[in-house]
Amino acid sequence: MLKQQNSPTREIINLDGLYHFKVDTDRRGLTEQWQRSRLETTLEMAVPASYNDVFANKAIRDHVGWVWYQQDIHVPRGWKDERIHIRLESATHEGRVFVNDALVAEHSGGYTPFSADITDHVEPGSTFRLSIAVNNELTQETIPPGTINVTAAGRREQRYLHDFYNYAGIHRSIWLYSTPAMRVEDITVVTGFEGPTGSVDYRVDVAGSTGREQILVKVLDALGEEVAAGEGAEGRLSIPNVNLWKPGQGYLYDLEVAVHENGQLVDVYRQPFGVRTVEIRGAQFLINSEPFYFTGFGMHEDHVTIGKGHSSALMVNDFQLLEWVGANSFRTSHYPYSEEVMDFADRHGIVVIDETAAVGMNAAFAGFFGEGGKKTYAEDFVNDATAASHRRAIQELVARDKNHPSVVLWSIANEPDISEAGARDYFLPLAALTRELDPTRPVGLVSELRGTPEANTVSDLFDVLMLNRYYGWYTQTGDLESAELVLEEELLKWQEKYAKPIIITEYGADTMSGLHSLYDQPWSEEYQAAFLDMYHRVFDRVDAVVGEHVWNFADFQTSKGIIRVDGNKKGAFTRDRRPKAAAHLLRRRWTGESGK
Ligand code: BDP
Repeated sequence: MLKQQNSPTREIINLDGLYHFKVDTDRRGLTEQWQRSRLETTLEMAVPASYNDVFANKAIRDHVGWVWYQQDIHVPRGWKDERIHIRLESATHEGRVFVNDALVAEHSGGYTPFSADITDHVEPGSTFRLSIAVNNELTQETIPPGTINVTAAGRREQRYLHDFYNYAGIHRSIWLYSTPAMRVEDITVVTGFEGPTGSVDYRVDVAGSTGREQILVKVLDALGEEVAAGEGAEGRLSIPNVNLWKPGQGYLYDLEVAVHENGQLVDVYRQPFGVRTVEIRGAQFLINSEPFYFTGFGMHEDHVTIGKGHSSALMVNDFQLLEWVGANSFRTSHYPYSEEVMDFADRHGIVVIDETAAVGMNAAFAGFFGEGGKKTYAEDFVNDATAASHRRAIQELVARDKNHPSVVLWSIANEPDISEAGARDYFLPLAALTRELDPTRPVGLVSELRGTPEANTVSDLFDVLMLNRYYGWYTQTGDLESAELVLEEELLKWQEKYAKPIIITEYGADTMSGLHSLYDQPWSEEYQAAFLDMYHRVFDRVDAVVGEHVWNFADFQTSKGIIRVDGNKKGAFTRDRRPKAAAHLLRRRWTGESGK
């Protein structure tokens, strides 16, 4: 799916800003068709942002169900002969879009974009009423899954087994845009190189084809100079003296695709891309045929007040901190991040492990909520409907992110149960689907402690082993000596059994910024630093370890619970992005001599 873009044949209007906002407390909005008139409300809500922390109102923060956004939108009168589209970069977790009275789009999956052609519903030169209903409910049919309970006090309550707050709303931008009737609908770019010559295999899909169009393509370098050209909907182009996209050096080209008819330009679209290769060889992860070692974090889209709302200023700051600390990569734990983040990573040479929102699919975690003995792959938890949503989540992620050079690895789930009967049948088709959609990138899933080298039934299905480990925190608490032994022993077993690259996708300790101790005191800054230091010694002794992602980049908000104190505090930075002692330690390792 292509993003909206300004071009000589296309125009875009950003629809961010304040919307009339109404919480559908009694679940009447859809049946009463609130889209048909002005919302009865005095509340206003900003897009993009999570609504939860914006209002000083507990009922809104904890609301389970639909909320409505509404605004009048003007359509330029110059768009008379154009197709007119609306695109939401996300609506978390389910969105319905109405133009005046009509439903024009519905989408489930809170972190991927969707769009609709609304030409037949609007009049250029006039105004329409845009209403967007957004539902935050998580069920067995959603990714991530969840359940809705009614509390003893009669309140509907959302439960879920993942460890981040269920922020909701319109987290990313909304766009109105025009295209010609015949237009570039999709572009796929796959790159390679041989010596100094780059290769670009491209495919263009055209919508509204008249059957008489001619497709012309050009490769433009970073200065806008043409370096290759061709014709047709598919082909291979060569770039002499190619500038590779490399970690730390995000060199980008544009593939300019022009659709002509009768010698006239009809549509033109520029798709940025980088020339790079990714390959697994034995236990090595190669980018451009060179071994790559991942340093960085599992992150979250999470900030004070705006929750999971995108902010360009806060995004730039996060990338600046990644650079300061010497991180070359991150994982989009535990859902696809905003398209602006992916574009920024491309331009700045930051390597990304791109993850679906399949998180919390593990009955073992239900024990925390007093539901011991539950099964994961069962009618009342991860079932066929969950699998269908999971397939869609993978399809939408690959469709959105396939052309990003920064993305080097797909992570199709975080910490699912991988040893229970049912795990292999569940993941085998999903691994195959991901490879079929994108044969060019390795595929993995992230696993937790219980999926040991002996017990798991799925690790052979994947190209990379991504492991989350908390020895010294959840087990061997405060005992780093023992933790060091069991960690090394386990990693050596993985290395021996699978001979695949291992990325430690999570290791970390909750830490109260400002708490100090002379002893191995969990929650102190010293303990977090010593914990990370211990892991690093082990990583340096295990050859198959090709990456270290600390959990987490920054402290983040979670649902309430007795093991969280106003959120998860495993950040190297606080929630307002101040460095803990651990951040300085990481900086010494990742920018200095001491790393692998
Ligand atoms: C892992 C999860 C992550 C949690 C982390 C933790 O992947 O989402 O936040 O542990 O416990 O289970 O801090």
